[in-house]
Amino acid sequence: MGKILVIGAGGQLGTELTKVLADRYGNEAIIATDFQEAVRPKFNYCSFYILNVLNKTELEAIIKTEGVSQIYHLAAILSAAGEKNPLQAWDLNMGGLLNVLEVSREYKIEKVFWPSSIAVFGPHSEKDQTPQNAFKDPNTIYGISKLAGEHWCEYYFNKYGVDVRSIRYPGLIGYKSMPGGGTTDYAVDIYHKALKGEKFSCFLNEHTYLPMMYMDDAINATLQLMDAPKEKITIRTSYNISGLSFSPAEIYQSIVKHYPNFEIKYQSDFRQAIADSWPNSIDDSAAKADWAWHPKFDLEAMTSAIITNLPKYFN
Ligand code: AKB
Repeated sequence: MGKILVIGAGGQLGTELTKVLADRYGNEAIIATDFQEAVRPKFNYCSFYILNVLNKTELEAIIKTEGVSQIYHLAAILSAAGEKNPLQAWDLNMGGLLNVLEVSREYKIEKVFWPSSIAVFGPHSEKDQTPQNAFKDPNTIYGISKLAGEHWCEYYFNKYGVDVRSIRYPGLIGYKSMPGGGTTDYAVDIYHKALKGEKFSCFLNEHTYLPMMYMDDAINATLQLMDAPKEKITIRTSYNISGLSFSPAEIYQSIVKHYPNFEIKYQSDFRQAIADSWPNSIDDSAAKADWAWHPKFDLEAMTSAIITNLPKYFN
């Protein structure tokens, strides 16, 4: 096997996934890349390059020099940040994916992972247990780019045989790294405020349900999908996966059991409309049937794990 290239390794998912891949395949097998120099110290255990994924020449140079055979392309501008600069979000999210798909075709990359999102669904999609093939009318530029990206992935698989695999992640919640620019970010911030003994101001209303997932489950899902035999992958757009569904009031209740003086107030902003357009919960029967996906963490287990471990990473 050649090396594994992670693009956008310094982000919330990349920080954790890159380390898990290094533990699995060896530090020397991993090439971490990010556009920000500031994240370099996170990757003192493997090779690290500065890479803007929109620069195809630089991307090709890394693939050739390092002998890359798998790519995890994680770089993206998320939902809330994308609404502040829609054209930039489109350029990065689409242009980056198209560069990755093209180099994967040209250099015969064995396997590619690209994350999609629950943001592909929109106000007219079924809200509860949203099916894999529900009607989709995303109304954020992030969601529009993810939906278009899913079809590009399927196209590259059908037309060129590029083995690109994808998951529609819900909001990801972990204690090792911070999210940035998402609508589900509140569910990470809330733990940090509880730990610091500060009152939490939530940018969503208390009863806003959203699909979420503990980071360990998200990483397991990703590895399971990438390990699955090719013939088991029946969906070449992107798989629905489901972990948890909760509202701000419910996550607050799970945290206040550990920090009885913790307080919350609700002050919704423009992110409320984004959250309201997304599903409450997701049907993931195709992922379960095709590659035996099963989440392990419920809300209470996730809260205990985060509260135990967060002080080791942030204080
Ligand atoms: C976001 O909130 O934009 C992301 C996502 C659900 O894809 N976390």
